[in-house]
Amino acid sequence: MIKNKKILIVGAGGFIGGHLVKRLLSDGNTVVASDIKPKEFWFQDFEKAKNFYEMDMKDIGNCRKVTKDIDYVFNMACNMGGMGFIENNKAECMQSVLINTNLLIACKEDKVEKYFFSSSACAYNKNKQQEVFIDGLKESDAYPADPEDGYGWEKLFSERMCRHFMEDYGIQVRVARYHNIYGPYGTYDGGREKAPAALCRKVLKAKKNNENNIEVWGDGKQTRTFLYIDDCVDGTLRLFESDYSEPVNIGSDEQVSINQMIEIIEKISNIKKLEKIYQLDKPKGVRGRSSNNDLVKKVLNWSYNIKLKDGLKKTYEWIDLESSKEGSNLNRFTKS
Ligand code: GDC
Repeated sequence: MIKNKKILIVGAGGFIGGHLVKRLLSDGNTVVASDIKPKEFWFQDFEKAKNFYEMDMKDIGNCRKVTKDIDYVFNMACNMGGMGFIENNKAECMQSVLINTNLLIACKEDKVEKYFFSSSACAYNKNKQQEVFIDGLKESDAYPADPEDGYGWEKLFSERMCRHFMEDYGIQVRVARYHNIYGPYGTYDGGREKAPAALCRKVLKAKKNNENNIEVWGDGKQTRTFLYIDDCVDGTLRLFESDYSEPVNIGSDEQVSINQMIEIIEKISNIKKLEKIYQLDKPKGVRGRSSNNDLVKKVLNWSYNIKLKDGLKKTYEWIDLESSKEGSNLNRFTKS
């Protein structure tokens, strides 16, 4: 367990970053938390964090302000979202390369011991994801490089930058390829939401309004593996403490189609089967994606814990509560 360290978390106002701050604080560390969003829009609030910064880390001057006397840095910051966002904002997504680059330079100057980069399954070669049911993607499947356009190229390039900072300057790096992380405090509306939260929201709305159908992007047969946020934080910390410096999948191996996930959410909701209106012109991404977890089991002796149906239940209940709060402002979860 990481304890008594001074840790900088960049992207602390976001979904995974917020959960990580909470965990590292409760484990007894000093946390410096930074995000580009004004504090009022951070997904979670941390009174115990030592310092908060509302800063754009694309600016190297800002990076230099926060890396002094820091032991560890977690870079959880990027301009991102589900398919609806990354397919339509490629230039925005690629600019996150400035965050990783400038942060690494500042870490090198300030002799930060260890650096974590949050990469993505979008770094994998698209051609290996063209069938509905594919074997899980192994870490070596990122090459030859042909990742998701925009967002995926930025992730793959930044992974390599981490590697070369380690080789050339000696900074220890750890890199996780996340496979569609979901859970409470994630975006569920406004355009950046990923499928688990979007579909929970849609089923909830159908239930509340007595509607008998929902809109689904694509034909619903596309597949993914989804990972619950608590498992993501556990896997991330396990990786961070390990000796392994190459990119590793952090994902589950419960591959489901979008139609199967909707069925699970319908059961949670206790609603009768909804008619699906398939929107074939909406962003669909790759046809089939799942995480091969052989390497993570071997090098970290780690596997995910929370089954999709249990994680979706917690997510559904949180969205239900959040969206029904008096004066609930859905935009709170959508500002970048
Ligand atoms: O958005 P996402 O979860 O991203 O979409 C998964 C699949 O669900 C897509 O095929 C999409 O068309 C379908 N889908 C059906 N209905 C809906 O209402 C909906 N909303 C959304 N969002 N999708 C719907 C993600 C990236 C992330 C991250 C992860 C890593 O790609 O968007 O930024 O990097 O991958 O695994 P997904 O899984 O394609």
